[in-house]
Amino acid sequence: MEIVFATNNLHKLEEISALLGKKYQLLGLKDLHIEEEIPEDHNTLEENASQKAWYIFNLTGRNCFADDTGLEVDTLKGAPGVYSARYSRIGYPTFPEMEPAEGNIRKLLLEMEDARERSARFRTVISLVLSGMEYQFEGVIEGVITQRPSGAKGFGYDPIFTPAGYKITFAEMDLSLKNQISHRARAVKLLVDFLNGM
Ligand code: ITT
Repeated sequence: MEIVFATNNLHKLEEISALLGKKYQLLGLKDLHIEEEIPEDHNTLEENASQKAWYIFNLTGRNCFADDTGLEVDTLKGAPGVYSARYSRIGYPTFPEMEPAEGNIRKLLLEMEDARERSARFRTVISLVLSGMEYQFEGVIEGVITQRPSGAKGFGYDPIFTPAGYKITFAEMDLSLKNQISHRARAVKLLVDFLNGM
């Protein structure tokens, strides 16, 4: 069964391909030659995931799913949250000269310079649009924000996030381990269980 994952992020495509198994052929937006920016202009992960999935369903008529992920830091009252991707481009300070991931990490560590309470979570919401019906799945992983970046694997905020029960960051972990325990893995497991149960 073909299913479209409404993302241009190759890291995510690779991660989810590994989780989905052989029953599904996963297509990314590049495979469909969709190069336009998909709107995601809401204030919650739920609304953004939904908006992206419906946008691609309406454009292509294909079954598809979209995700939105945020890093929620307790001492920052849930920020950067839904604004995680553009954190270093909004508010103060901004780091327009840096790669987004590098700027985001720099800004977050700066905002948390004096914070002793460093609990945080990654939260992923997936919207699946299947034959014109929508279903949502959520995955969460709790953890802490480290004092400094460590590790070169993964992407985004991985170098500064240590999941609860581990002593290494996501960026120091093998992808196969991250894929077993991550926020996205948990949301995808619910998605896959749902699809397999149909
Ligand atoms: P698409 O919208 O094209 O899918 P994106 O990179 O914008 O890709 P999200 O909106 O889902 O992805 O992610 C929001 C931010 O959170 C972005 O800065 C990501 O780098 C970061 N992020 C998402 N998943 C992550 C993960 O597993 N580890 C570390 N950072 C992650």
